[in-house]
Amino acid sequence: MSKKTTSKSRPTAKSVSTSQNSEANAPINTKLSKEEKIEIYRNLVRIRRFEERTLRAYQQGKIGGFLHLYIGQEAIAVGTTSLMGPDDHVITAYRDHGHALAVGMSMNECMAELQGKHTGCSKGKGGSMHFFAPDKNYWGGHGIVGGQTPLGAGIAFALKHEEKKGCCMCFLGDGAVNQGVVHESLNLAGLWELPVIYIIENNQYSMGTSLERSSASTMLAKRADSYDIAWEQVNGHSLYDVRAKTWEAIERAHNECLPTVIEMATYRHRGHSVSDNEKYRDKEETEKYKRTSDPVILFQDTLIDEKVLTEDLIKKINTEAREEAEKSAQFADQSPFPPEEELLKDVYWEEDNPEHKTSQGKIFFND
Ligand SMILES: Cc1ncc(C[n+]2csc(CCOP(=O)(O)OP(=O)(O)O)c2C)c(N)n1
Ligand SMILES: [Mg+2]
Repeated sequence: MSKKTTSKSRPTAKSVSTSQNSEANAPINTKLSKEEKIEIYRNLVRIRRFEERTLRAYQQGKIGGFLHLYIGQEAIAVGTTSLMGPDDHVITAYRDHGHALAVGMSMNECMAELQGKHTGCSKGKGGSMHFFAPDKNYWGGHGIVGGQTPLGAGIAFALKHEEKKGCCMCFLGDGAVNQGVVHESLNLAGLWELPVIYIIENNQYSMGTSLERSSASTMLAKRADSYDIAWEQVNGHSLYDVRAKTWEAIERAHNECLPTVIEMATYRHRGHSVSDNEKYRDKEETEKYKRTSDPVILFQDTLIDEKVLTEDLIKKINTEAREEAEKSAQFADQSPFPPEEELLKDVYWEEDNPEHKTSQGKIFFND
């Protein structure tokens, strides 16, 4: 059998730049207005302050189950989603609060969801790992490691089928890359030329296992070569770098209907979830990243240098974000839990639409 060929260009990887803001002069960044830059900064801060408040709510015993904080990785969610057009979609794993706020979900609906309240984005039945907002092209929030990757390919397939000029940005962790389903998804994305962008948020750990201990090859994006997919490695601490490289991938998806894999170097400042004692890494390592690579501080410093931000404005934005987070905690406190008769609703589509039910057997055990 001969190898599948395509007339479309398949760009090869470029070398990785680890320097801060090496893409500040990329056209997609230079065209940003002062107001747009402030808005991007505000979103970084809002995510940071929101998550700090969720941690307090967890410690107060108001959040059951897991809480996976995104602190340290914010430039990726904010940078990528700042580029979204009307037919661009997002799907991610369980570390999903940052992406949710970045696509425009409110703190209220997110905080309420964390506390299992009926006013939450998933009516209090999803929790931390299952934030959804279809009206904002945000498809979750998935707890099965790698489980979102075939869904991301499916969304891209639908876009192609409907001849829409859009893409699906599908986020995954460095740990997910070794899941079989990720490779099946990459294969189909390459084979069917799907407008999907797999964004690997390489924070160097999957739970307590370092990248070196889990992956035979630590150049994760390079695996895309096996599927004839263009790939990149990006400094994920830098808002401008994230935007520049993601934009290239979006253009490839929109104009050539081709996939891309982007590996973004990042670091989570907190444990895997809030109950993690972090024995697997040195405190000094974490402190170093906080000192040198905090994406919020890096972008803040950049905008101070550009004379876009002043100390007063920084203070104002931070105070407003803290107040917004505080109000969302009050909103969640005052919201009701879902009524008992609703507990089994919105779980399986066929149960809510029995006239269309085709599957056999029981879905719930206690019928
Ligand atoms: C299929 C599957 N296997 C194992 C788990 C347990 N688990 C939850 S998170 C996680 C680590 C994933 O790490 P990574 O993909 O790097 O994402 P990160 O937590 O760093 O964002 C594992 C193994 C799971 N949820 N699903
Ligand atoms: Mg990881």
